[in-house]
Amino acid sequence: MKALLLVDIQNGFCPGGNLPVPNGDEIVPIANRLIESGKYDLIVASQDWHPPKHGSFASSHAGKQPFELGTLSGKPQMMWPDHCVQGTADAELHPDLKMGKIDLILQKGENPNVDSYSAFRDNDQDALTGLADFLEGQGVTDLDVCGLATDYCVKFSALDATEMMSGMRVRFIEDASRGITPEGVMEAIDEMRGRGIDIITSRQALDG
Ligand code: VGL
Ligand code: ZN
Repeated sequence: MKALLLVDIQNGFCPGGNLPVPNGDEIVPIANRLIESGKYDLIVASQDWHPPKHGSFASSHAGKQPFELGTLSGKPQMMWPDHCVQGTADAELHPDLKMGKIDLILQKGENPNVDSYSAFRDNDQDALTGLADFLEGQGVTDLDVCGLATDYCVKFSALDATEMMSGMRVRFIEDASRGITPEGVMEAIDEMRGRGIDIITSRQALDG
């Protein structure tokens, strides 16, 4: 059983959004080819879905600017611009994404006091989203992960996929993902590879 996890392909992370990932929108046609390939038994999309004044927003902390390091619930936290606020256009999945074949849209980041990069659990690794149990319950053995941003939500989702579901074969689709910084992307790829995640292209995913 093969599944595809599309991480946070939302307006907010595309050019024109509130936390734009450089060239983030370029992955939409690639994601659509994967969605329509018939290679996947199950397709899940995650959606960063913050309440207004979420604790990861610099604007929630006096004197903090976006992209500075701050603290949230006593832990180091990157301060982000306000982004993906529930019910706003910024939080919507990219309008060109082929939504019809997505089986589940999973929202995360709703707790104002903790950030949630991974689609599987909050950053404090406390609250689970239920995605791991869902995928295991569906008999998924192979999970391909791609989306935005490689150095944050994609990386943490892929790492948790290997950590939380024993025996899951996880692959990261590099060209179907974009990151916030080139250094962050290189580190994320090294880290994923080091944890046994295969780094592949969409061509390999489509042919394989
Ligand atoms: C993300 C930063 C803050 C992501 C979400 O989707 O990678 N990054 N919230
Ligand atoms: Zn966020």
